[in-house]
Amino acid sequence: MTRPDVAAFFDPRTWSVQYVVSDPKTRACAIVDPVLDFDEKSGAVATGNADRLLDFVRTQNLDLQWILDTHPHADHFSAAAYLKDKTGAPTAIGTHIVDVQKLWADIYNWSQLKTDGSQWDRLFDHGDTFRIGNLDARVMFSPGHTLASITYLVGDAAFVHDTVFMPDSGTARTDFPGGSAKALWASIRDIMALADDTRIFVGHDYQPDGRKPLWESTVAEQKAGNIHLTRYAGESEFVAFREGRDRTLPMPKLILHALQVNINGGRLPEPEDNGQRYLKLPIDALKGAAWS
Ligand SMILES: N[C@@H](CCC(=O)N[C@@H](CS)C(=O)NCC(=O)O)C(=O)O
Ligand SMILES: [Fe+2]
Repeated sequence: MTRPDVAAFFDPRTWSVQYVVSDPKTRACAIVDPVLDFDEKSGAVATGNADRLLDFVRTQNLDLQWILDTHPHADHFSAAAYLKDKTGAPTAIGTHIVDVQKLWADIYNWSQLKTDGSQWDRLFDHGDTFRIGNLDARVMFSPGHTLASITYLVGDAAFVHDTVFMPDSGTARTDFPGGSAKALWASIRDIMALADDTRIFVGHDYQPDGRKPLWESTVAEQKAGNIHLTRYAGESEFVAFREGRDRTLPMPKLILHALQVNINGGRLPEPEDNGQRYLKLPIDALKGAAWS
C-alpha cells in the first residue's frame, strides 16, 4: 500500500487544519477542508489560506484531483468553490449534506436554496471509494458533530476532522443543529476500530495551555491517551459528559455567517442590484448565547 504524503496548513485565526494529501508516485493530490478567510468585523473576505494551498500544489508539481470537505463547517467559510473556480478540480462532501441544507434553509428562511447537494460535483456515501492517483480512498460516515460529517481514509491516513481532536484535547462538540453525542460516540468507535498505526489527522487544534499547534496522532495514541475517551469509556458516560460540556460552550463566532456559505458549496451570497453581497443573520434562532 502506498503511504500518502500529508502536508498540513494550520490557520491560527480559526484553529483549522487544512491538508494536501498526495501520492508520491503519481503526484496526484487532494485538498481537504480548505479555509476561505473572513473577517467578521469588517465583512472582508480573503484568499490567503486558499492561495497558500494552491502555491504548495504548484511548487510541488502536484496534480489536484479533488477538493474535499469533511462537513459543513460552523466556524469558517469553505474555500471549495474558490479553489474549484481557480483549478477546475471537482468538489465533494458527504451525501447527508442535503439534510443539513434542509435544516439550515429553514433557519435562514431560504426557499431558493437548492437542497439536493448539486452545489458539489460528488456526494459521498458511507463505503464509497475513489482514487487519488494510485492511492485508494474510502469514505466513512462519521456523524455526531454534524449530521453530514464524513471521514476520508486515504491509504493509512484518516482525515477525521471534528470527531476526535489531539489526545490532549478530547473530542468535538455535538450541540450544533443536527448534532448528536450518541452518534459521535458511534463514529469515534468506528474510527478507533481502524488499524492501530492508522495516522489520524484532525480538523482543528485549539492549542491547550498555549502549546504549539499539533494535528497528527495514531489510532493507538488516541485509544491510549485521548482525555475524553479514556475518562468516559462507555457510551452513556461519554454522552452525559459531552452533552454537559456542550451546554457550557458558546456558539462559534461565525456559525451564522458560515453555514449560509457552506451549505451552498462555499459560494458567497449573490450580489444584490447594487453589486454588493450581503450575509443574513437570523435573530434568536439558536441557543448558546454567551452574555458574559
Ligand atoms: N471559539 C471557537 C469555537 C469553535 C468551535 O466550537 N469548534 C468546534 C469544531 S467546529 C468544536 O468542536 N470545538 C470543541 C470545543 O470547543 O471544545 C470559535 O468561535 O470559532
Ligand atoms: Fe466543525
